[in-house]
Amino acid sequence: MPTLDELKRKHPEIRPDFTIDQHWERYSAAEHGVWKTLFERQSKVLPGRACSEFMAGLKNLHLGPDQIPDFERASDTLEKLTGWRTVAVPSLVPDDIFFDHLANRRFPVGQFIRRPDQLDYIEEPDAFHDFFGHVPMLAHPVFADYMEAYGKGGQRALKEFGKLKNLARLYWYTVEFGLIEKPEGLRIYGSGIVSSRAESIYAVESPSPNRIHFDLERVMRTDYRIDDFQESYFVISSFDELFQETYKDFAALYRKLESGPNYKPGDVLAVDRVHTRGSHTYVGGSHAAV
Ligand code: HBI
Ligand code: FE
Repeated sequence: MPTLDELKRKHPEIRPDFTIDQHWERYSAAEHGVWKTLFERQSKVLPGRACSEFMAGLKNLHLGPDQIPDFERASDTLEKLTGWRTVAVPSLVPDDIFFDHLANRRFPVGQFIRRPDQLDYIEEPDAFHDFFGHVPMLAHPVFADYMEAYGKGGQRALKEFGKLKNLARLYWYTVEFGLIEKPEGLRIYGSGIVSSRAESIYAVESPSPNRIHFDLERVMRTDYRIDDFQESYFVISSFDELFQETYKDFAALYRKLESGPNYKPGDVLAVDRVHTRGSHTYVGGSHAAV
């Protein structure tokens, strides 16, 4: 994670909250071209795989293939819908800064866009991952509330030594890689999936990953991998369920998390409610890893 001083060389105007100016006019035609290629690829694979709430967000924010969005202009539209705005950042920012932005309905968006040779995977969140992947869901009122609550939960977690790991897992398995159950089948809402062509197909259709119904403690005990497709995805029934499930007093849960197991990404427990494509089979029994 670069420090403010290191970033100052490249972004002299960087502010203490790690925000910078987007300088939309400085993007080259080649950079707008990368956005266009990625946007058009996802427009082909997401219908029938991304949830309707995500697709509605894309439309309501008037996002299109032709150009990288002007963050300030798109924020004026977003703010009218849910009170959220986006702020340009150089890339990953420190956790405390990140949580403070979320707690105040500001979503940090990478100002840079990946190079043409990085189309399929990029380490740090760029403008496409953040704006195309995350921002459309912020136009959904309940998800917008969830993200603010997450930011506030993160600020509290920073004060509880070692609890950030549990909270980062919650973010990972919902905001980044979450699936939602719909009458017509499982659909994607996680940003890490919707911004990746291959994983958009894999997450919904491949027989190999586990698809486990969301349970807050189960997710907070489950490790994740950052360098490959997920071995398990967690499935919610609705965004209300996600919000209700997490709008709890975490103190008691953090006490519980101080002991007991952590699970590997690929574990499936006897007590897990496992989803198969289009339906789910409940497997009762003890809380023992198989
Ligand atoms: N910074 N810009 C940016 N984007 C993120 O998604 C992000 C971050 N800093 C920290 C962070 N995510 C993770 O630690 C969260 O899980 C808390
Ligand atoms: Fe992300």
